[in-house]
Amino acid sequence: MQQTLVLVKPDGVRKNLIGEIIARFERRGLRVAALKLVKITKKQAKFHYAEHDGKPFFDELVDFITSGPVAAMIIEGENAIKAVRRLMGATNPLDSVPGSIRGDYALSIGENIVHGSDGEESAAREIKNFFTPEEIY
Ligand code: D4T
Repeated sequence: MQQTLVLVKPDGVRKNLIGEIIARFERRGLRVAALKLVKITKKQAKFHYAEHDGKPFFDELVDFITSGPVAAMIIEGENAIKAVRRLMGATNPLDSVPGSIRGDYALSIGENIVHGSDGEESAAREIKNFFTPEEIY
């Protein structure tokens, strides 16, 4: 059993896609173990995207993810990390297959609707950045 951190990013929230995205995970057989709507701080955003610090798109990335509320959730299930990444589609929506979340709802890499942890280590770090143990069911 794995847990992964998923964010419906500010563009996904603005497009009223929270329910649609959660439904895709649930229909696949994954479970929501924690869920909240939050406006993340710059500090939290920089920690979340620490691996991209120094890259040319870093400041834009932090500005975007803090531009409005995100729907933060922990998705749990067998091989949840890979299953969620596959449901999301490729990072660049132009490469995401139709039928994936990004392939259906996004066009730009800078506004790609959804985030999912890319491995067990990042999932553990990212979950701690958003949820206390008491908030996880
Ligand atoms: P996230 O982390 O948002 O789930 O996306 P990915 O895991 O699929 O992709 P990533 O970490 O490589 O990129 C993080 C975030 O940065 C944006 N981005 C990325 C960007 O604006 N320009 C770029 O050139 C790249 C590579 C998109 C997602």
